[in-house]
Amino acid sequence: MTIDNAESEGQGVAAEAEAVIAQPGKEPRHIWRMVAIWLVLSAVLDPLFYILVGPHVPPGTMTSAAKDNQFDFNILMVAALPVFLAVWVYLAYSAVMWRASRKGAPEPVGGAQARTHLGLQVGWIVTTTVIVLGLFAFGTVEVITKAGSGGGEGPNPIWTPTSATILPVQVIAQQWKFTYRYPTFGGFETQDLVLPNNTTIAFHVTSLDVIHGFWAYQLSIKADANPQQDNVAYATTRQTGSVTVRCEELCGLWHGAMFNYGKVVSKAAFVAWAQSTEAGTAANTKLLPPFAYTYVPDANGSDGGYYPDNVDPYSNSEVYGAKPAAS
Ligand SMILES: [Cu+2]
Repeated sequence: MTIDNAESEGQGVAAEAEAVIAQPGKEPRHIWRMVAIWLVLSAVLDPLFYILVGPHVPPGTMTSAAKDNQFDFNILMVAALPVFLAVWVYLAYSAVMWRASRKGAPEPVGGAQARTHLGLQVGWIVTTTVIVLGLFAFGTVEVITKAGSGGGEGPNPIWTPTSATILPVQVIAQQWKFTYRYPTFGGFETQDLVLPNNTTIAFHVTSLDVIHGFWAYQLSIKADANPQQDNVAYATTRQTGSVTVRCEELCGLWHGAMFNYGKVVSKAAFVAWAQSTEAGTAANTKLLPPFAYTYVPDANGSDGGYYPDNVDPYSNSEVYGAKPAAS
C-alpha cells in the first residue's frame, strides 16, 4: 500500500465517520444526559454526605482544632464527591450506552473526528484550574484563620491563640512512654494526660532521647517530639471524653507499644485532680530537674538521665521494679 493509498483510505474512513455524525437527531446528546445525571447525583449526595456522614468524620469535635479539621475534611469531601461521581457516571453511562453488544450502538469515531474539541479542552483546563486554585485558597485561609489547625508549630508559633488564659502542659516523650508535666501546678509529672474542658491548652512537646511524635487523636494534635526542642501546639477543648495518645514516629523497638490514654474533664474536676496529684507526687517532683522547656538528657547526673540517678532506684519515691533478693 502506497502512502497515497493510505491517505485516501484514511479519508474514506473519515468520510464514513462524518456520515454517521452528519445525521442529526439519530444520536441523543449524550454529554448533556451525563451532565444531567451527574448534577442530580451531586446535588443529592453532597448534602446527604455533609449532613449524615459529616458529623462522624474523624477526628471528631473534642477540641477546636479537631472541629476545624473535621470541617476541612468535610469540605474537601464535598468538593471531591462530584469529581468522583463525574468519573463513575461517565463510566457507567459508557458501559450501558456504548457496550458492543447493545443493538444499534454507534460505531466508534476516531482520527480527526475525535480531535480538537475546543469546548472540552477549555472546559477541562478551566475546571481543573478552578479546583486546584480553590483548594489552594481554601487550605491557606484555613491554616491562617484556624491558627495552624493545632499542629506542631515549633518553639515560636506564628499564630498564637487569643484566649486570655492558656494552660501549659508539657509532653515528655522517651523510649517508650509519654509523661506530662504541669508547670502551673508545681511542675509535677504524671503518666495521665488530664485536661480541663473549655480551656486553651498549649502543649509543649519535647523528648528525652530520640525523635518521637505526640499524636493525641481526638484532640487533633500531632506534634514532633524532638530532644532539645520545645514544639508548641495549641488546642481548645470543647467536650469531655477520653483521648488516645500514640507515638507517631518510629522510635525504636517498642514504638508500637508507646501509647497511653488521657481525658478531658470539667474544670472543677481538673483542678481537684491537679491539686491532689501535685500534693501526692511532691516527693517525686523534688527529685526531678526544675521545669524547663527542654532538658539535656544527662543534665541530672554524671552517668546521665532526666530521672535522678543519685537516689536508691528502689526507694519509695521512684519504684523502677521489684527489689532483687539479697544475695
Ligand atoms: Cu516514640
